[in-house]
Amino acid sequence: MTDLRYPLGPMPTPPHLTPEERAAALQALRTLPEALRAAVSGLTGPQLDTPYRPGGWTVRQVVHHVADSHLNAFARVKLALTEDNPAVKPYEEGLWADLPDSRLPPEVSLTLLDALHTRLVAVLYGTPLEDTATWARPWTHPAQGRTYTLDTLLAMYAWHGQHHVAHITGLRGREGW
Ligand code: NI
Repeated sequence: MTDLRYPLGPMPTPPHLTPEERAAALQALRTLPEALRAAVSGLTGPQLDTPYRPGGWTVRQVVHHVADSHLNAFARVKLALTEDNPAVKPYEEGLWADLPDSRLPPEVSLTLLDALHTRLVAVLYGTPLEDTATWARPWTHPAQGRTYTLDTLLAMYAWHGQHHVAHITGLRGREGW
């Protein structure tokens, strides 16, 4: 039985990546906006308002959540690159997904993600793949009391976008959409 919540398995949090793994993760971030746009292409309003799994977010909420999350990712990357072991700001993703902007058309967040990922990828590509010291720059998650690295951020958010695309493509596959 597949876990509908984690179609790609749990979020990876590796402390360090190889240059090849960094290249693959950067490619995943670069292509995420188009992959998410393709995942929702042609869906009707009622389909967009269908939970991707029983009790889960709707497809519409999933799209807006990716934008919520990756706005935070962009801030976390820039904090990690510019401050000494910054504490990042956790946020209540479930409550964010219930705010009124999560009822907007998905295209609003798809457009936001186009621009956001252009900048996110540009800042990450600014660090050479072999620059181990920069990819090891630390940041701390205060709620977890754990310190991670820039590599961890790259791995987490490359996975995160694909994870939510898989929620939508999985639903479409099961529903025959
Ligand atoms: Ni998420």
